Amino acid sequence: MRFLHAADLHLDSPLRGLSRYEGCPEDDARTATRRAFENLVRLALDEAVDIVLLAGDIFDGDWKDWNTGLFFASQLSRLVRAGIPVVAVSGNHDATSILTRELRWPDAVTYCRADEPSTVRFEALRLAVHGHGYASRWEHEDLSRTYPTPIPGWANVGLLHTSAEGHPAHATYAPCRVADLVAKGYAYWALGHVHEHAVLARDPWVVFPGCLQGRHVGESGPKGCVLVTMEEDRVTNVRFEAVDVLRWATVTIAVDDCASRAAVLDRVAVAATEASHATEGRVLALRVQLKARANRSDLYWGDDEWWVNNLRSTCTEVATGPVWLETVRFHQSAAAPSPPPGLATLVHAAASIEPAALAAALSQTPEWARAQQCLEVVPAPIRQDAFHLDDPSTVARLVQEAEALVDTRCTPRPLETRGEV
Ligand SMILES: [Mn+2]
Repeated sequence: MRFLHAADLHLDSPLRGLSRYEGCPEDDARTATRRAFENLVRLALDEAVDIVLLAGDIFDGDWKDWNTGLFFASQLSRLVRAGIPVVAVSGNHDATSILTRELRWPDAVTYCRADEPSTVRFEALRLAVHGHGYASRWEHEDLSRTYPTPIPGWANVGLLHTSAEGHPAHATYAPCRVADLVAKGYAYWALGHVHEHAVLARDPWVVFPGCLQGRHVGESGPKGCVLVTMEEDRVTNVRFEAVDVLRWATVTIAVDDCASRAAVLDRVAVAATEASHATEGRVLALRVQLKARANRSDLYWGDDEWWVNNLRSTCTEVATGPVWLETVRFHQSAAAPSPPPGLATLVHAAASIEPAALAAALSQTPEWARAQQCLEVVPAPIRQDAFHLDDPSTVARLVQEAEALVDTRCTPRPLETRGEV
């Protein structure tokens, strides 16, 4: 027996963060949640699964008009015609109190009650699906506590919309402990609500399939459903299947060592090519983050229009499929503190000093006068050869010797002679 487990379809939810521009795949974005559900239905038909389970948030909220419901009904009909029943629960987004319009679903589609847990039995499959929908959005009770005990010898599956033990990106709804789900004695818990695919336990299985279609850059990576295989009352295989039609990704590019804007674009081109390949032909919605130190003002960060449009053009050029530049973020870290003026820095500074200017400056100092007095006692031949300090070339030679001397002193000694412990 095999079933598909999906959740968080959020049908007709708008995709966020995408702006219109020449060449953007606007239609793909508008209809992405519907196309993803069509893909799920096609997968169910191709794999000839025995049942489809939907764990809440099928709708993003109250339907704007009847078309959202009619679309869902038309896809359910495709499953029902193929003899594939559907069991669903509502979640916080499509709780009974939120939906003001009502359509009669095909007979083979069962929505679990929202006021108490109920069990849908499939005698031929010896499968029992236990579920409890949301009557209102704010469901703070641990609904799993009231789920019925498993039917002995049957395949028991719990269908529940829950934040489980919490997720930083998702509000708390119908919280429950994984240990309690495990202890219930079901073979598989088909959860919904958290939009990231996650396996919380494997014996028995407790699984979030993730949302069916990412809707903003926070929902990056492959999105889809889970194909579960059972033998009698045991789960023997759980496989994630991507059904999304538009894939979100972020590339982060460090530009500190880029010599020009063109070099930055080249680097983005490499990353965008990789991100595009990973989508396997889907539309790519790409966020580009450029990271620079404060001193890269030569790249003209402020010229947003230039950057956004050149990056759009670059991404379109290299992508293997349709691509959408979601947004460009410029991250400029605070200026790095300048290093303390160590000896090496001073030597470097000294090397750039004009010897004649240095000699002229030195001759004005009291130290210079004292040095001249000292030189009086040095024998004349030595004084003329080595200390002819009004000759710029002599000063230059002495500066060089000083540099070499300081370099030697600044070079760390080999480790073994340092006496470190
Ligand atoms: Mn939810």
